[in-house]
Amino acid sequence: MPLYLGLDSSTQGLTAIVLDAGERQIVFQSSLSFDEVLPKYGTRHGVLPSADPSIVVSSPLMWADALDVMLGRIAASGLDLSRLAAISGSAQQHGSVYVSGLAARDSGLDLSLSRPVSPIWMDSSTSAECSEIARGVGGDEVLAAHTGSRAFERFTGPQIRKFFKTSPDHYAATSRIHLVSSFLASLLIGAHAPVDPGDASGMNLMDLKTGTWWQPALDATAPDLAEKLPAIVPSSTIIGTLAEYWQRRHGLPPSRIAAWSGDNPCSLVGTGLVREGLIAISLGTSDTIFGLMREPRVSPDGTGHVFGAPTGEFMGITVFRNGSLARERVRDEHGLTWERFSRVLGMTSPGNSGRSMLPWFEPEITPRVSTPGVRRFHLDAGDIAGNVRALVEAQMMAMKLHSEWMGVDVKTIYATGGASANRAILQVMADVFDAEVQQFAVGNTAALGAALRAFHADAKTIGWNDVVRGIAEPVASSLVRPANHEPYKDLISIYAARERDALSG
Ligand code: XUL
Repeated sequence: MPLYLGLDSSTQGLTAIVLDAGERQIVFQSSLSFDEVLPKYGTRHGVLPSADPSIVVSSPLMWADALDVMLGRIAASGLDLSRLAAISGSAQQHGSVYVSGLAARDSGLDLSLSRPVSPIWMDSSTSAECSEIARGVGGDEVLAAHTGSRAFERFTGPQIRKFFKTSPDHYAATSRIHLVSSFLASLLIGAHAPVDPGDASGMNLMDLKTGTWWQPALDATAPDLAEKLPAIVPSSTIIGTLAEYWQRRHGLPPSRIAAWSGDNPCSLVGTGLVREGLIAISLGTSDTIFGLMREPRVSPDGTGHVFGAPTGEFMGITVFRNGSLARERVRDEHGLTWERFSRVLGMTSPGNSGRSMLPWFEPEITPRVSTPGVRRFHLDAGDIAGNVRALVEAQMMAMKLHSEWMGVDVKTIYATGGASANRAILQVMADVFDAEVQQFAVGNTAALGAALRAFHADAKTIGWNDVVRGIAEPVASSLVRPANHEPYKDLISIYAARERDALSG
């Protein structure tokens, strides 16, 4: 029976999952951290050092090197790779790679970049460009109605505009602007790869309803942009075969390559959310809350986004930047291990006896906060237990508050991402949302989603429900039930008022 490989190039590392479609089993899993395995690039948490917290870039060559390391691991895995039918991938969304040349040669891939670094989703330095693009198309509401989102700093369109304004010559020398997903897919096929609607909808450039580039947004962004952008193809498209270079280098077969997508659209599949009414929360470098939408319903207050879903439908999503790194900050500030962090969280009670915080350790995406700064209420900075609970409660309340626009009556939440292994955090999630929470056996549902997308693209006649059945399902015994929602009924309005006050200065 065929094997399918899913890769996930995230902010901090690269993960691979190989799925045996017949047995519905994961037969190989491996992860690497960019900082640890490729220290020569000098990244910290996967990003290059920057004196300005609003500028966040990473290295596309590091992502390419990581792909090589991971394909080597797969080649050495002992799996019968002649069965490897198709490969797909997932990547952190919004990041852009500026390519001036790409060609496959016998000796390897010839790649030249017109910009050595890639701005990524954590960058918040393009407020001026956001305003210019919104103004250019007739306002943020018009932009959101067409592309699914108002202008956001990290979205690729505003980033491209900033590059064009600050480095017009390098912009002119760019022949193709890739997303991280289509860049890595290009390396696999040895030619420029297309993007899928899931990742293209994170650019402020695609018309959601037609799945094509929206010319007014292109015109408002940068000149000659249409000729620099990849084609957009349905998510389940086979875009080529593994380039001979990789076959020779690692002894891999000529597997079919399916279009790559963004990590959130891939996680939608990897958590089995192929029907409407269910919600997943991913606790990763970014925290995200998302669910499938049959028809695009744009967030009226401009908070969230509508992206394309791999099923050809849509997904609603709200994104928070202060996710894992904020949890790590509190853990490290108080010298805790994760085990102790959980224990301390379990020992405090819902509502935290009135102690709370606005957890903006880094600039925040939702709500938009450009200048970071944690605000504490009735909370001493040295109070370990108080800070741990205040952070997790704040993250969960912000998620509840800013996902209401999706209009889902949340009864069950599927939890994924690294921190979803922490049941004390999931208890706070269940209590704040007054919903049951279920965990997944696979930590990286984006990589699993990519493998399942490869399966769907290869075996097109299988419906999505059958693709995810028995594999992208939560572990039944993992259920966390809400135990104490009462205190949050009032606290959420207090939290919302504090957010409003802080934002209005
Ligand atoms: C989505 C977003 C993040 C990145 C992180 O809009 O900005 O979730 O995709 O990988």
